[in-house]
Amino acid sequence: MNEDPQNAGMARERMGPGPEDVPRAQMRRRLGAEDYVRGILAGDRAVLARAITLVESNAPGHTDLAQEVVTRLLPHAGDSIRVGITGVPGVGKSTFIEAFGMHLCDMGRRVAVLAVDPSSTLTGGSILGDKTRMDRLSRHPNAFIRPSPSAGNLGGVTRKSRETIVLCEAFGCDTILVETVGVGQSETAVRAMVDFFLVLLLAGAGDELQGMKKGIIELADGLAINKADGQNKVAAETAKIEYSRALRYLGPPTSGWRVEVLTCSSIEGAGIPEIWDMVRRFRETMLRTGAYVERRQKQRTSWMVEMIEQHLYDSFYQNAAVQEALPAVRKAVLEGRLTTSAGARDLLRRFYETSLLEDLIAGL
Ligand SMILES: Nc1nc2c(ncn2[C@@H]2O[C@H](COP(=O)(O)OP(=O)(O)OP(=O)(O)O)[C@@H](O)[C@H]2O)c(=O)[nH]1
Ligand SMILES: [Mg+2]
Repeated sequence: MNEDPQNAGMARERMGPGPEDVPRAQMRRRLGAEDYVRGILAGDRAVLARAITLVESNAPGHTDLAQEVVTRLLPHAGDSIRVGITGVPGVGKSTFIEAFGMHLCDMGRRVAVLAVDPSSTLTGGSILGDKTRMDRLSRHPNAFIRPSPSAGNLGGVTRKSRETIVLCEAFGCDTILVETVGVGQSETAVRAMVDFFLVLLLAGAGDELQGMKKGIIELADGLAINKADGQNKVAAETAKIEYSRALRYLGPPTSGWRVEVLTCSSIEGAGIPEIWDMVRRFRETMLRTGAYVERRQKQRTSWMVEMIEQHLYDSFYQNAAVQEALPAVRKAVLEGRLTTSAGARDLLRRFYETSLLEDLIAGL
């Protein structure tokens, strides 16, 4: 978070060679943990990209190597601000990230842009679409843009994103921007991996605090009414006042911080510096109170618990004996022929009786 011009100058240097600079033979060579670690710490973009691919891989054999790389880089990670950005489709997230990211890069900050979109096989094009929408940013030497990992269950996608954050920080990125699609669970998942959660909104988009939106707004450390330009400007200011008023009835998601509502135009650039200023003040305040460190500690431990639960859940439901017996047991419980507790115990017994210890361990 150092913004003094001296350091900014250093950071403004190109972040290592681009993929085009790396000889083909080197691209194809298999890298070991040491190569990954050294390459990333030396600021080699091509190695960073390959390490992320490794972390994202579901292939057996890749997990151990990926874990070794991430573990060795952990001591070099963490010194950053992580900002999650959400909002309904079309609110302007990608356009905002382009403007916001350019503002930060021009200040000398080094920015990584990641996306969490567990539905990306369905929406398909958004991955490529984003890179072209972030045209200027993707060419900025201080920026690193990574499209969303190949779709899978939300747990898998968030693990990949969290580990990718570690890699990007060790590489030297001091600002991590995580875009998420405005649907359901991915918001909560991103909230759990960032320091500051920004919700983008539109003016006059109906009953502002209704339904799902309210749930998302409750997670926000800051709100920004986007597209505050042209004829929309006045409506955006009105929406700002309305949201500010409505927020008084919600508890802040981060104690010691009062949620702010701002307006911006991602196309014209108005309000973008103010949003960065809000994030910067948030970080300073939270570092002072200790809430910043505490949030990250909590995130790490709850992440571990989540991973354990996910693993146990998968092992149980992927067990052949459980799968075979489940429909009949469920039917018996449904029809009242078997108590719920007897049904659960029956399935658990089948799971334990048929699980081989080595298979369970191999699944880790
Ligand atoms: N007038 C105006 N238009 C904007 C602004 N920001 C984005 N737009 C436009 O809104 C449309 C959607 O922008 P995107 O950045 O693709 O929105 P998104 O939230 O990333 O959309 P998804 O990735 O599909 O969820 C585009 O046509 C943008 O040009 C703004 O500040 N002002
Ligand atoms: Mg987008």
